Amino acid sequence: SNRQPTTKHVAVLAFPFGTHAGPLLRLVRKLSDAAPDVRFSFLSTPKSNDSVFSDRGSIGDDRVKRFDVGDGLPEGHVGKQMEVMERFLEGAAERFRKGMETAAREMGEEIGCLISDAFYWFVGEMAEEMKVEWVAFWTSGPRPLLVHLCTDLIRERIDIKSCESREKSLEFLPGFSKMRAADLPGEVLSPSLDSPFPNLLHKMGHHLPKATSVLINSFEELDSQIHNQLNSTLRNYLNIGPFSILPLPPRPSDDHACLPWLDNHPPNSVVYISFGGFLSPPPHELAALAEALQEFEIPFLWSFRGNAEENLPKGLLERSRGKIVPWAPQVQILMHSSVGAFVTHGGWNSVLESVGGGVPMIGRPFLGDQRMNLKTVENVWGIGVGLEGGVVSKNGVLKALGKVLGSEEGKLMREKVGILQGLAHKAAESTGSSSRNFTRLVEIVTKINLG
Ligand code: U2F
Repeated sequence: SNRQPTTKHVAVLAFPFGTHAGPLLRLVRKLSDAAPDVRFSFLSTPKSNDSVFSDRGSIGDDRVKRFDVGDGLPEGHVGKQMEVMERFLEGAAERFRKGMETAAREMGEEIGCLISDAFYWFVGEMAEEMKVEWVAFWTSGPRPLLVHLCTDLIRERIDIKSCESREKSLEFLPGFSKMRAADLPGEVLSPSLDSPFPNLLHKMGHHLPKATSVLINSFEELDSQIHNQLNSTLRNYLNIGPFSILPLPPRPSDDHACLPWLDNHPPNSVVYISFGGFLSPPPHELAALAEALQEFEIPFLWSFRGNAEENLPKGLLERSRGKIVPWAPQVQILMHSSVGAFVTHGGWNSVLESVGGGVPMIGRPFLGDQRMNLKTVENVWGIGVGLEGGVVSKNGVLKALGKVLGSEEGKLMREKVGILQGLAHKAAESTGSSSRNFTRLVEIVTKINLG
């Protein structure tokens, strides 16, 4: 039998932007509950750690401890998101290496396993040097993951320099006949694979097949054709979601009383709006959306990034039946029976939470994986619609709302998302596929055979 020593100390390397570090920490806490003898060191930037550890003391606890690594910026520097990300990535491997040395020293225990955001292909090389396992967590959906693994093939088939080729079908990839090149994450067709972010994702595609395990917040039954392909390419490809159903603590607070407000509305009567953790459409789109909501006379709950008073038409709230809040308990909102549609940017967490709540979507994608996520929602699963022209216009929103909330097609969408919702709940049950996969993950990380 296998007599490897069991793991005592795991280092976790988080990506400190977007909704990446939060889900990773929640996963690590669940792992820690399942393996109470193992110590976890959670490494991220001070800002990211401040935000994800805010719920339970800022240093973490004895079993999941926070370690800060530098963000690579000069003191007090304020930059655009992309610039800040690129500067962080420069030298990130070295900063994580130092952070791990500190963690091993302070915890008094050598690191026996590395868990990282899947973006960090270089952790594969570190794990090899350290002779430990590498477990990579991919925070988006299965389709974007697959296209990053197939980037070289796609670039052989699609002429990246020609505009017309963006209209070309991706039918040469099994399961992608309903998608076009334009639906790919921009990085896949980037003019230069040397620029930082496209480079990161391209290298990730090359390194992930070497990982001991690749984790995804999804469930196997959601997209089985794609699942099978990933399963045959990656080692221990484990679907361990949806996190929103499992549920992974903590329960978010409802500081702005969204849930009681929803209680006062009949089933499927409210539209919920959120463009994720950091994005906001340009002012003219915000105004168009506001006008459409008012004209449709639909109650809405809007989780608004930025200053709503400055950016929305004056008097909107008096003229319409809406509630605008700076942050909302989204998972609970999407599970609430009064919510009938979700206007979303197509961030993976949002899409999966909408599936978990059985809510059809209206999509306005911005970047990265969002277009592909929303095309899957619309063309593969049939549980939502896009907006005409891909951006918000008053008429586009009116049409989409009419379709989702007032047509036979909308009814069908609700039925279909209800079926997926059922499968999601089944996967998350104690005997379901995601729970089985989680047990397997605990075995991989601890090297204890749970039988
Ligand atoms: C990046 O994600 P985003 O932060 O833009 O968006 P989501 O993946 O949809 O995650 C947003 C999360 O924040 C929660 C919400 C989701 O779990 O429930 N939330 C909330 O609780 N309350 C609010 O008022 C608003 C949001 C990136 F931009 C995407 O393209 C990627 O798909 C994603 C995952 O890699 O990361």
